[in-house]
Amino acid sequence: PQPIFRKDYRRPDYTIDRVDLRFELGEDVTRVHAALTMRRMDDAPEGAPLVLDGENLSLVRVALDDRALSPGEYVLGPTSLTILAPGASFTLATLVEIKPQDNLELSGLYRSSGNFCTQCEAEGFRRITYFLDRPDVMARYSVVVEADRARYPVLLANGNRTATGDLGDGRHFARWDDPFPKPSYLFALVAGTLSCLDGEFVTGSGRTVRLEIWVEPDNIDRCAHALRSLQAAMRWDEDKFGREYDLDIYMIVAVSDFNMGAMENKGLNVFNAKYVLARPDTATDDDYDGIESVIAHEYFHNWTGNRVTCRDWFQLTLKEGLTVFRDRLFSADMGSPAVARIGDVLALRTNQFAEDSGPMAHPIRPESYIEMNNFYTTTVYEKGAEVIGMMRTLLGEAGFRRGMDLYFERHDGQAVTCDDFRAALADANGVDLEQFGRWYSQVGTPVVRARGEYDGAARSYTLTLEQAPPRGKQAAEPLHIPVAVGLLGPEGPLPFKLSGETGASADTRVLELRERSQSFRFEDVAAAPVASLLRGFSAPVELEVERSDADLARLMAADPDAFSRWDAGQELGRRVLLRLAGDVEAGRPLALDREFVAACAQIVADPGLDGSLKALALTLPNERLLGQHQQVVAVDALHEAREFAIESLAAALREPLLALYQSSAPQGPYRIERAEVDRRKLRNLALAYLVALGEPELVALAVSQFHLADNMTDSEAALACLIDHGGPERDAALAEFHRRWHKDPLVLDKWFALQAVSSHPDTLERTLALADHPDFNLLNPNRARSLIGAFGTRNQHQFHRKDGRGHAFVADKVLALDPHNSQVAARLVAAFNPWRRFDATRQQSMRAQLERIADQPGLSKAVREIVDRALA
Ligand code: HT7
Ligand code: ZN
Repeated sequence: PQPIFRKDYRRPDYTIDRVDLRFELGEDVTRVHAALTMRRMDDAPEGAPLVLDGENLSLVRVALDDRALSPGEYVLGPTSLTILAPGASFTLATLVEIKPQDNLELSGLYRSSGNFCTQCEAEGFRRITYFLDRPDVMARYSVVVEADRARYPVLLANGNRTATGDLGDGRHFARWDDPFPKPSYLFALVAGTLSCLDGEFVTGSGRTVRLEIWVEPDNIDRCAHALRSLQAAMRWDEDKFGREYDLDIYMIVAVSDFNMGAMENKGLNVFNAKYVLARPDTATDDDYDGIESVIAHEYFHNWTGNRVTCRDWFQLTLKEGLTVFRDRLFSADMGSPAVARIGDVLALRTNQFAEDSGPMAHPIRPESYIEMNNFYTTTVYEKGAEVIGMMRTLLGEAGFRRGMDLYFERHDGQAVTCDDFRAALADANGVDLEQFGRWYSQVGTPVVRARGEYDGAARSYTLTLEQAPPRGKQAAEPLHIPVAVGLLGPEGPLPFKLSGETGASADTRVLELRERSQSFRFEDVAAAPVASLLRGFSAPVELEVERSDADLARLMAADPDAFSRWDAGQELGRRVLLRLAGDVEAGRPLALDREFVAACAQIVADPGLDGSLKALALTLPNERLLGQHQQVVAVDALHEAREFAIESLAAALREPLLALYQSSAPQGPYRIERAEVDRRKLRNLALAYLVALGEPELVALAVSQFHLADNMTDSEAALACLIDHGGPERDAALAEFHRRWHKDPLVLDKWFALQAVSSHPDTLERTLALADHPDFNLLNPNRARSLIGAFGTRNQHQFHRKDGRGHAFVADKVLALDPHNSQVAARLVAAFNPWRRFDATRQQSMRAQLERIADQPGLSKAVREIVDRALA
């Protein structure tokens, strides 16, 4: 397959103004009637052929302005239907047959739990009917859905329902009209047996919008949180961005078979059930947060994505980076901003920094792709959101809002580019964001080096910042980087003034680094400071700065910026663990750094930190993060070092942790409130440390919590501890959990995932066995991710076992899944991407698996693209 390049973008020769669809849904065959009202674009040549996209369609009939075309008048290719010179304006009618029941790719029209549903982003609509399946073709849709009434009582599509009726023979229909022009990727249809939780939202202008959450009937008692989240998101978008919802109805449908998290189809979102369904006994606190943020994300797309959409798929970050940024602001407002920021940065460093330094590295606006689905990446989404966040930091909250308002005013109803967005922000504020634009085209994680010098006599501090190209990448042009800085003295935060600045001294300043090297002079600095750099993680860069362990300990104890306080602790923890790993490799005796233990003890005792922040501060950097800081990832030594550190910390802090565990027992039934979430977070972290000691009375705490918990957060946390501990307690708890939840797919996914990510040494063998468990189903994306995905990406030590069995196992599953669902197979095979970072034996093992996959005849283009890039 040939790559598609951004530079080759051309406007289409034809466009579609109106789409009339009629679906005859059937058990064996579904017939799709399409009438496309089309016109040639003004600048297109008269004789231009009309090339429509189509995949896996059986063409029955094609007619131009009501005249059936004979085979000589069109050309049918494997992925296209070409009409030679159709004219300046015309109606093209087609009838195709498709088989949704055989569609395991879950792209286009497919079946899940006996219901019909669709997924069209990025290029799924062409699997439903012949079309100009590209986002810059926006049309008004009218859709008639016909189906058996008994099996499919509920018939949904985008927009407003304008008619329903009986068709005889047990069949019925519904007609839906969407008044807003949209690209085909936002089309949706759902038909099935579903129940609905409804609610309403009164908009700022006084319109009442009906809200409907549709789920399989058994799940109707798990929708309340989703509905509340939706209402909160609608209110927030009005308050913070002045954006009101535009249709009379907003529907969300939860399905069990879904390739990603959710989809923002106009007025009819289709969701992975995981991001809708929650009840205290089935969903954890993190699941509740995940639902709130994904519901909000898809809702926010109504303006950033749907009303203003992307010109082409290279611009994906225009809607995704921006919408992730908006959902992060929302989550921060709903809960704790510091906890939210730490979670985001942790994920960015673990996943995006790794992607940036591997074979799939690409700018947030990629230059080329073979399979677009492979570019729904953490770079486009999370780094894209960081780039938006930097512009907000530079413009300020009010300036950013002005820019957003101008963006909507200029581009409502259009398909636009990242440059259009940046221009709106710049024009609204009268600033120049030209240099900033490099963030859209540069690849890799930039490095910022910092050096500080204090002049006691002049009471000044000079900070020199230097930007270097990402590791392993060629020199790049300097970026425009906001670096938020504060100073900390022996007694706490130190006020200062920047050179040339008048007025009062302040705590945090945003420095704008635009040159390769720049010095900033701080004045009125009363004592030798420790610089607190990149506060709030003001830019997605790797920071290199020479600081002693004592400096880090000072920041960890007293930095007023909660993010930087946590970050200093992580850096200190990382140093300690990397030194321990060195000791493991050199065969030296291991001992945990006493100052680090003392710093952790101080965190446990700190009355000013909430439970969630304490838990984050006391969680050691994960093995993947640690590996990123080694030349060659020392898989076994890192694991041994981290396990040793956990046990040593637990032994040193046994009494305070035990006291904390005992004093923070629940005082009543489960409540999803911030203070309660904080309490559970810290208590469950204390439990994990205590169980790591392996003492029977401490293991018994987990056994008892597992049995007594009235909620999934505490139950899952206890089970995770017991799985890591092993022994009969593990077997009993796993059996009990399975007995209780085997009929509940989302909870059973947790049962698989917890076992796959365990640090217990027998995890590989158990994971292999779980793949043969009767409840394992590779074709269900959630189940495949819960076992294979979790094992391949979240268990560095076991996946990379030196004997190569972990590698062979994941490769087997990729090969087995690829012929059915290449999108998910491509995600799983990405576990091999970092293969060059390991020792020779492991490299050889992974390379052999990649080559085995590459040699597979008929490999999908999705998996082929990932494997070829990895081997290149
Ligand atoms: N815009 C959506 C991205 C998406 C997707 C969702 C489900 C299945 C396949 C998909 N391909 C692309 C989700 C979002 O980011 O909001
Ligand atoms: Zn999105």
